Formats: sequence, C-alpha cells, structure tokens
Amino acid sequence: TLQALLFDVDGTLADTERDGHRLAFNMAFAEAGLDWVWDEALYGQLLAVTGGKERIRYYLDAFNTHFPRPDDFDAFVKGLHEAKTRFYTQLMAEGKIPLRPGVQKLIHEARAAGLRMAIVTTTTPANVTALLDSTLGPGSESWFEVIAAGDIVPAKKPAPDIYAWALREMKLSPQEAIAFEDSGNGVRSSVGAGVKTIVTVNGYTKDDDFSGAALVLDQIGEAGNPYTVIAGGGGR
Ligand code: XBP
Ligand code: MG
Repeated sequence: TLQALLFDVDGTLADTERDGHRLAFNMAFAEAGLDWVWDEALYGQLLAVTGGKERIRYYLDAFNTHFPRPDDFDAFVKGLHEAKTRFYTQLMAEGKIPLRPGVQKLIHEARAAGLRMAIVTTTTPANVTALLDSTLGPGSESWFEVIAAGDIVPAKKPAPDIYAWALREMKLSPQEAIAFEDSGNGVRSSVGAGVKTIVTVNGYTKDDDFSGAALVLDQIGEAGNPYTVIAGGGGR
C-alpha cells in the first residue's frame, strides 16, 4: 500500500532552472571575472548532466574546451559552485520562484492524510532549505522525513542511488512509494529504483524520454487550473 510521496525539487516543485540555477551560475561566473554566459538554449543542453559541479565540468569538456584550466581544478570548480549556491539561495530568499500549480495543495493534503514525504534531488541541501522556506514557509523542511540531496550519494541522477538511499533511510520498499519527477534523468533514477513515477513536464523537459513513467502530466494542477494528461494513465 502507498505510504510515501518522494519529491524531486528542481523542475518538479518549482521551475528553478532557468531563472534560478542558471542565473546563479552566471552570477558566480561574473563575480569570478569569467566571461562565461549560459543562455537559455545552452543551459537546456547543459541540463543533460545533473549536479552543479558536474555541469560546470561538462560545460568545459563539451562547450568551452579552450579554457585554460587552473592547476587546482577541483578547488576552482568547488569555489565557483559555492558562489553559485550563495547566489541561488539569495534568489530564493527574495522569493523569486513560486511553487508550480498544485504543489502546495498536494503537499498539504498529503500531510493531512498522514502520508510520509521525502525530498529526493541532486541539488545542494542549502538550496532545498531556501526554496521550501520561501514557498511553504520557514521550517517546512521538517514536513519531509528525509532530505536526500546533493553529494549524499556519489552517483547522481540518472543513477538510481539517491532513490535507493531515501527508501533505505525510510525503511520502505519501492512499491510503497510514488515519485514525482520532471525530467528524463529523474525518471531513469526513480524508475531505476523501482518506484512508480508521475511526471510533470516543463519547458526544458517536455521532449525528454519518460519510458517507464506511470503517468505524464503537464502539471499537478488545481481547481481552476487542471492538469492535462500527456501520456499514460490508461488501464490498471
Ligand atoms: C537538478 C539539477 C541540479 C541543479 C543544480 O536535477 O540538475 O543539478 O540544476 O544544483 P534534479 P547544484 O531535478 O533531477 O534533481 O548546483 O546545487 O548541484
Ligand atoms: Mg528535476
């Protein structure tokens, strides 16, 4: 029987990528005196790799191969990413990004119904706190039994490790949970861990491969702003 809802964060709870993460990366690059600018189109390609530090490395490997790498490259990436996290959490504290339609209602109703909840994301833990504080309210993080985030597992999504970790922490079998995801990488991770998955797509992910998802919707939706089924939902 269903016991828990497992929520991805970026793209699922809120559209944080374009006007949150992307801007914060660019602010960190500018602060460091780098002339790198990630426009919306490039960022769409960079989303192929999850994790901010991993994304910076991917950018240099695939899109900016001539950049002379400093001797301590790991520390350089780490420093840039720390600055990015500082800018991102500032943007969230300013309330720049709202929850997607229906998310707040779903979370409140799940809580009222006694369902257990967890966050399962590749983003940095501080980013999760900043978003939840600014949207669901200060302290709302405590509504989630487990915050599975960031570098807690070395292999980020699309690897199933982060979902497996959360299930283990909660002593749940995959059949006792439902995951909410927005991207192909997220679905590969959740479905890879054996968790039934509902997808709500967004502009960056609408053409992703959602094989294995139970249901693909445009949004969770709410009264006056209902969801549209994109795929699945038939039978069973
Ligand atoms: C989200 C991500 C994250 C953020 C950046 O993927 O890819 O990497 O863009 O976060 P998902 P950090 O929604 O599948 O979890 O910079 O903090 O790593
Ligand atoms: Mg996501």
